[in-house]
Amino acid sequence: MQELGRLEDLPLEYRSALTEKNLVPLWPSLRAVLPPGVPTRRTQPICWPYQELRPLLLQAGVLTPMEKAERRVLVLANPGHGLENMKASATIYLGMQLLLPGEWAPAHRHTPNAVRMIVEGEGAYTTVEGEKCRMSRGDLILTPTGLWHEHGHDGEEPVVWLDVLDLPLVYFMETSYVTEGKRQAVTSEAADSAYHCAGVLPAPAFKRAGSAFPMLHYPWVNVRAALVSMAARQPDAEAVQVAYVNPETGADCQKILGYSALMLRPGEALNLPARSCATVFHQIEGGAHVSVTAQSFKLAAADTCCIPGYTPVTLRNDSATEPAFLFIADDAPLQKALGLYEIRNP
Ligand code: 1HN
Repeated sequence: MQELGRLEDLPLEYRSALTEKNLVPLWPSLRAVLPPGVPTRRTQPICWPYQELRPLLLQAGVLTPMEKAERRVLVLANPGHGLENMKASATIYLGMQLLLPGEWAPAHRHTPNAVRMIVEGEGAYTTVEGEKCRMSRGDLILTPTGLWHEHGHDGEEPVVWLDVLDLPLVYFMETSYVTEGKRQAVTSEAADSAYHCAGVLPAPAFKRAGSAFPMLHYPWVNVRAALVSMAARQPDAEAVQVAYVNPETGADCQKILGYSALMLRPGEALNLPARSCATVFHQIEGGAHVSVTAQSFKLAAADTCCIPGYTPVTLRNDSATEPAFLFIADDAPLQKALGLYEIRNP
């Protein structure tokens, strides 16, 4: 590839004249913004073990009351992006949120899309547009763009969940903002039962039918049962994996980030080809090794890691007797919509 002229090759006077007029020569920076073959990625492979962050999160519960936090969260920040930028990858924000018994995180709505994966504790709930979604370990609760949401806790133990947002992208686009609201009236207590089973839809239609986000709560008991049944009935399936989708259209449940759950059978190893999207893995149950060329993370329950795009990944369950279950988040829906999504076969 042809070497291009450098900034230093240009006379100082000419450079000053350009700067003065808010002009920049492209050629000294062209290779940096358009590298050959593989993009430059600031995202580093990184792991956040739950047992290391949990005591610090509980300490935040002592140090900072809810009135002073609104959302009591420790952000899982990728050092490759600069910790202060609060990014796990270029588009993905991750945070571990703590809610203590009796606490309330007030209602608001905002432009970024969020989901929460429940990590530990019983008794908390998120009310989304009047639908009360009770949290249990492994449940996925959606708070998509523009929908009112707040969190409450009637239980007796700390509740922790993993927030996943497309905040870095929405902020980068200069479209991120919030509106504060009043406590919502609960209009529905068991809305997750509306889409209990694939292939059947409520008739007459459920009240959210036809909206962009008809289903807001994906209970883990159902998702786990689907994976276990798939593993038993499809022994030849390459990957035992299910995607979280809109039950009426089959499309990804949100437009920017995509979510799935994957089961590794006892002893199973799975090679995932390099894809253009960065990927987050969160261990729901069991343990797994997540390996890239130079690095390997051993995930235990509730651990979370992030892998940059264009990187092949191997997942391995070392247990000879127990399955392993992973929650996966990536920005494949966004990349597909923009025509940027790639799978590179080795
Ligand atoms: C948010 O609304 C929540 O509602 C959590 O629990 C984390 C991080 C950035 C922006 C909004 C929540 C968030 C957030």
